[in-house]
Amino acid sequence: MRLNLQSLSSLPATVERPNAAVTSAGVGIVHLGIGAFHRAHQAVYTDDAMALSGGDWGICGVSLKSPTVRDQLAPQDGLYSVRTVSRAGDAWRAVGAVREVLFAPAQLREVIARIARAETQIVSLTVTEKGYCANVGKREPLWDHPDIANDLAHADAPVSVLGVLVAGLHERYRKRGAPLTVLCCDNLPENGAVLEALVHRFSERLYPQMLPWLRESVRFPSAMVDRIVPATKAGDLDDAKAALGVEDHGVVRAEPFGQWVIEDRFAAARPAWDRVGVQFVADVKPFEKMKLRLLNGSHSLMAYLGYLAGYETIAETISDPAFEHAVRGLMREAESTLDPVPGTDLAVYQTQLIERFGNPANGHRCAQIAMDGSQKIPQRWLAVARERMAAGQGIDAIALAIAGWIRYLYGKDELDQPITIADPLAGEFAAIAAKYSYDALSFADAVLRVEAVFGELGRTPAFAAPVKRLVSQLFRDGAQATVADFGARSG
Ligand code: CS2
Repeated sequence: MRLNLQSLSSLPATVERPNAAVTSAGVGIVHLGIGAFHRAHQAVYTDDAMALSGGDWGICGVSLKSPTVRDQLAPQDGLYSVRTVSRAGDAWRAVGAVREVLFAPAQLREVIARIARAETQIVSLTVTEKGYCANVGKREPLWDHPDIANDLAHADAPVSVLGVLVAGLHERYRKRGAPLTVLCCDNLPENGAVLEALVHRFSERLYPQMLPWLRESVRFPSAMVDRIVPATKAGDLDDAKAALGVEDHGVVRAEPFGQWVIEDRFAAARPAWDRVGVQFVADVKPFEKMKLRLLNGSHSLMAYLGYLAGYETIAETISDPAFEHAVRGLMREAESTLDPVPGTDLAVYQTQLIERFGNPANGHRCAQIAMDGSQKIPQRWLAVARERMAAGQGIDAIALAIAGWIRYLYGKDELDQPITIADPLAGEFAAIAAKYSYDALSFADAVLRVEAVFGELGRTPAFAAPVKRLVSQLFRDGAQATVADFGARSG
């Protein structure tokens, strides 16, 4: 037996269930990138909002790269469970907000038609940083990226997220062009403005006649999203069966905490998210910066240095006092670059982060967060380094974090075992590692000269020198000793 609309009523009383307003809702949102994060975050808020206030805000979830989620959820009528894990134990709930799941490469016409339908009022996205195939700093698509090049040449058979989104927008424009909100939910600074620029740049090349409508009728609010959602583990499926009494192939696990702050700039209606804990604000920038630099910045530090020190998870890493000290050091450096965040005490926020990282039930693997560093590091660390250097302030903790990443990119751990580098620039890094395999300083120097990541910063001696020193130290003494030494030096 699978979890589906029929088996829903047989779930044990301990499992929270979607109400009928949710499971009978029409589709009002198309979501591109229906991974675990969306299912544990935006879909849960939407489920809550419909349960409370009704409305046709069902989600049509779209996968762009793999049919797995479609194949897991289609036989389950879109239903899946969220397992909330904490020291206090597990809580289970079935979520009904996802009313349909499509796999774009096989169902492109349907995806485009869903985006074009007037009943769709929001297209939201979680496709990860690299999914945008863009130079985020310059707000420009990577025109040479094979997916982007394909989509410019074959506008009717797009494979990239920009290509699919623009194809849907164009169809909507042709069909009387009802206003639409495009809501980016990825960890990029000013994510709405970035996506807006990318969509405009891409559309200029394919459908310049659509631009006035895009400017007039399509809004791209920015948003800060937060919930730690580790990859689903093999045991989760068995545990889901035990908790639900039926099989759930779409189960996701998540921490109890959640936050969603959205710029209040919608083109059309939206679910009653404001009634279920979502904050609507005039300016989301201070929230994004806080979260990217404090949470995600610390995550990446622990991912690389923790991994090298032999820790498997974030919870194990932060339970080592030397690592907690380094994380606090990084947070201090990041905090000095933040603007005041309305309604938020930054000291309390940081204490809460340390607690969240320490949640032993999460099982959030360092290797998962370590992926795609080249796409994450600029907004998590380098922005802080630039701003602090411009203000004449030190960058000790940021330099330690960057050195950890560079050492990790070497591709072999401290026991000489291979590390799988998952990154769009992995080929470039592997070539550098091969060329400078016996010379830590030249290796570090070559990585720092990767323009796409570091820009001019990598050639700035005040930045490069301390990073290179720490890379040497990491090769010589190992991550554990280097992090401990950082603590001794920084008091
Ligand atoms: C993590 C994020 O994988 C990563 O890079 O830092 O996915 C993080 O868990 C979320 O942003 C938390 O909201």
